[in-house]
Amino acid sequence: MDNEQMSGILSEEDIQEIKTVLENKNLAEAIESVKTIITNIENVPLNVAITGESGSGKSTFINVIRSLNTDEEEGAAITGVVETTMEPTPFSHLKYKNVKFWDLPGIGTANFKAADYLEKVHFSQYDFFIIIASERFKENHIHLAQAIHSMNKKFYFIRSKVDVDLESSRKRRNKSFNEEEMLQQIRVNCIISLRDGGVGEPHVFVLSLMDLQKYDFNRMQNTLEEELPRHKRHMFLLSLPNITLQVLERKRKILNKLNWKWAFLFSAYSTANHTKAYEILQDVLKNHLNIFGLDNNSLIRLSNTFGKDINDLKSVIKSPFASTEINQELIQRQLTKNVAKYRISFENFLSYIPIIGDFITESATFFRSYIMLCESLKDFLEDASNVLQKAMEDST
Ligand SMILES: Nc1nc2c(ncn2[C@@H]2O[C@H](COP(=O)(O)OP(=O)(O)O)[C@@H](O)[C@H]2O)c(=O)[nH]1
Ligand SMILES: [Mg+2]
Repeated sequence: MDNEQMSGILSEEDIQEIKTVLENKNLAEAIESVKTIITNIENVPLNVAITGESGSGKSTFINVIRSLNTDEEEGAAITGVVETTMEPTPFSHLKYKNVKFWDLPGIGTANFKAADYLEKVHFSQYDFFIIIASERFKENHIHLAQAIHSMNKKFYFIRSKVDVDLESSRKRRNKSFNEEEMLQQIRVNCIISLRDGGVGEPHVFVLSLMDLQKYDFNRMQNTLEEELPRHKRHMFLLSLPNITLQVLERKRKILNKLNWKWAFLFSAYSTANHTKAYEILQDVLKNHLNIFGLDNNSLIRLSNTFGKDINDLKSVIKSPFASTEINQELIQRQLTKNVAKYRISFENFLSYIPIIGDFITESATFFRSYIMLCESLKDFLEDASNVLQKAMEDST
């Protein structure tokens, strides 16, 4: 079997991981360690500090990054108000409570002492900082960036409200207006100012918080993903709002890494406790549907936000898991469906990871469930992307 065939199924990294996790264990120990890995990944805390001047868009950013569709939704950070306390306010992700975005008090204008400010907001508890600035770049932004840098923390700089800049420039210049040129000017201006402040090579993103998916959103997501420590990536990616195809694709990839673990648990249980085995897959599939916004509640929210009929949204969904109840029968049917698509036989597959055969008597069960989970994620990605397109169709 060549590498290309193999890479369509399990990556070299997955195979190494399987070996490391399962080696020298009995079945009970292997199950425990697979479960522990999953729990640890899902419980990683992520604390993101959002700072900047009052009015720059901190609270708005916190709402949009948590997929709140309006600032009036329950649990939303209140926008358009001047902060009066020095206490940072945490806002948990709606689904992942250990992912928290901290609304920090606005940095003052006159007499701003960045080091004191950072002490007061307990800087050490954050994984990284996002500094938001609207309009002009100011001295205080440099002071803040320098202080964060000197405390060995990372910061990312968002220049917000570029929709406003673009609009007013479009009106003034009309013919000579060039959107990309203007955005580049804003980026370069921020980068040069920060570089001159001696904070290394700064990361600057221009965004409109009214239209988060535009401008530098994808680039920001890539940068954060690359820079975050490995163990934090999973939760970071899952907590992003499903607003671009790229976000959906990243979610699929990161969830794929857990699939061999679910398949292992499913096949390990399937001989002794059939019901429990199917419950595992059922829960995973439901969770994946929810992550891709394809469960009923997510679809209702989406249809409300865009003022679309929910049945119109549902009409573009093809995955059987998204359109009918996920029961044992359906899962069984799907388990055999996609195997033929893969040219390799499962004996070959096993020769790459013989260790699986030491644990699982019905090795084909592992092979089938693994493929089923990967294939269903591909379907969910496609469905989610079509639903998103449908929702935004003709809307202004
Ligand atoms: N047009 C536009 N308005 C924004 C943007 N970001 C924030 N705002 C508005 O700016 C005002 C201040 O935002 P807010 O989030 O309360 O700022 P905070 O004081 O930093 O928390 C609010 O009226 C927001 O709706 C943006 O990117 N574009
Ligand atoms: Mg605020």
